[in-house]
Amino acid sequence: MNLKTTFAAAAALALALPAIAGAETWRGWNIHPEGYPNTVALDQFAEEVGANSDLTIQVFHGGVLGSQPDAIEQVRNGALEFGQFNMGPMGPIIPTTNVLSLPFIFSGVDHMHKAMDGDVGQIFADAMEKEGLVPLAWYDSGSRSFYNSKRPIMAPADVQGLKLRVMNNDLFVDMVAQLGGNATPMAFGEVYQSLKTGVIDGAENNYPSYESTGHFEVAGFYSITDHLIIPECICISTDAWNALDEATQAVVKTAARNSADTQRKLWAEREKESRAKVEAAGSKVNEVENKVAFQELMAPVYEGFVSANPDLAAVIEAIQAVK
Ligand code: BDP
Repeated sequence: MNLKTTFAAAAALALALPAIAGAETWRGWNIHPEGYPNTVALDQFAEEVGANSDLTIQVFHGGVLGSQPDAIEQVRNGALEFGQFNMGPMGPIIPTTNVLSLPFIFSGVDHMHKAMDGDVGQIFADAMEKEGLVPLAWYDSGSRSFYNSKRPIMAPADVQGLKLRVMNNDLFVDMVAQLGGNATPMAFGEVYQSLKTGVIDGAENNYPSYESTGHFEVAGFYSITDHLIIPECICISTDAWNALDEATQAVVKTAARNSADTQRKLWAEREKESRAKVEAAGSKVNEVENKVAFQELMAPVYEGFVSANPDLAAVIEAIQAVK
């Protein structure tokens, strides 16, 4: 039995067991492997909550509890108590959060932090709470760039004809279409094999995920387009959250915020380490001189989005007003 099947068996067993009477246990979903900043931060969260309350937190790493879109639904309907989610696959379920998946919506990671840690973050938190999720803290996911096995992308024309995997959200399909590529939404766990067998030519992600998944081994051109900056959350199921007494809620909230501080610090380090690692392994990382050329082609994505969601124009403006 390899490590992954051992994890999967443990996860299946944990889900099959009834909760032990009196001792409350929360189960949480995480897609990332051991050592990843998010994983380390979630372990810290579990430990801090356990040390300061009667609540026990178990986090299942490595995506063993299923794909991200499924896990979001499981947390919403209370089958799992929490998850560490990217806002990308959240959009089809909670439309307001789609604003965070608009290409180039943030001018940089600092802009994203300022917006999410302030009043703008509350707009998304309110929308999510109405849909069964309580986001307690925002994690970093850096910026995402394209990578592929064919050629460096220097200008939009280089995307022409490339088959690229995107996260599960039509906005990303539209984004790639505007650049002349063909996008396929696909679960994160299937991307490596699809790259290897040539089902797709490439994908897009940040350095840590490009590295931790081994995608760099099978798609060696990474081109810094920085087209998406999408925050992530620790999201609790509303039912699980409401079932806690106030004192425990305070412990959980503080632990979530502390874990986000840890995650952001580790994230900044891991971005550099991952870039160095993939370059040492032979990946060709290239700067893109004219990112504005990519940004300008996104105008139809914004127009389509705003005409389908006129009430969200104000949210876009609220983000743009954060300086
Ligand atoms: C990573 C995110 C993770 C996503 C993954 C993806 O942290 O939540 O599932 O990208 O591309 O950067 O699916």
